[in-house]
Amino acid sequence: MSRFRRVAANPLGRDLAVGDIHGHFGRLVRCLQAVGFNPAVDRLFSVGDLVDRGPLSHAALAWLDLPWFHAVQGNHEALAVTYLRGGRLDLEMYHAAGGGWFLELPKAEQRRFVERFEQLPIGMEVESAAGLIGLLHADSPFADWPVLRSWLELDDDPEVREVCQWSRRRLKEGDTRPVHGIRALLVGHTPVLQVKQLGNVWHLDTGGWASGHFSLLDLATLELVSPAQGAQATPRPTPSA
Ligand SMILES: [Mn+2]
Repeated sequence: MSRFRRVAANPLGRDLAVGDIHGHFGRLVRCLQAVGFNPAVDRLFSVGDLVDRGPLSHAALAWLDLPWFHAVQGNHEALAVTYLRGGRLDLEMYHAAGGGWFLELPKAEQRRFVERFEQLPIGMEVESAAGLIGLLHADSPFADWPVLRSWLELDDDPEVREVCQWSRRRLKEGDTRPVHGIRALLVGHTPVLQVKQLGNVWHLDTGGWASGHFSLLDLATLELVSPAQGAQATPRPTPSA
């Protein structure tokens, strides 16, 4: 199974990306409605962490079946896989990080989620009018995207995967060196107050699952299309429909 996926350009509508969702699909839907997202022609790309923390983690499977929704695997999906398939896992940490809903599921249900989660690529690239856009959950272990691409296509190196899904180094160090061979790399994992660009790496997790807001980035223009933040600030607006 390839850990890498390439997605062809969307000639019909917009391609948008969003940061960590963490079970808050209700808030995400309201955000998509606010920007006039049209599922008939538009697509939504997720940098992973669909589950844990929010009230609708179990909806992740239905979302992953949607033809317009595409996601890479985040560390939270990886935690579920590790729990079921075996591997080093700090159960207390997993529970504290929102994994309770999963741990309490019957084994057969856990298996349904894990079988889907382990199909998710670690890395993805999307063709856009202005060049290739990469998606990872956390960060690239290599300064060259094509190196990571072939690594993920040929191998399943746990150290490479660890950086892709868990690293917070770039933000911590404020590293603005670009990832070569790609127009932009979109990541999540570490919450930021506003979308933050370091080099050509865009950090999209603006805490829509917590007390922040979801940010939607247009892949072709690299511009935010999210509704004005005032409209999303607490107290949250009640959905009109
Ligand atoms: Mn994460």
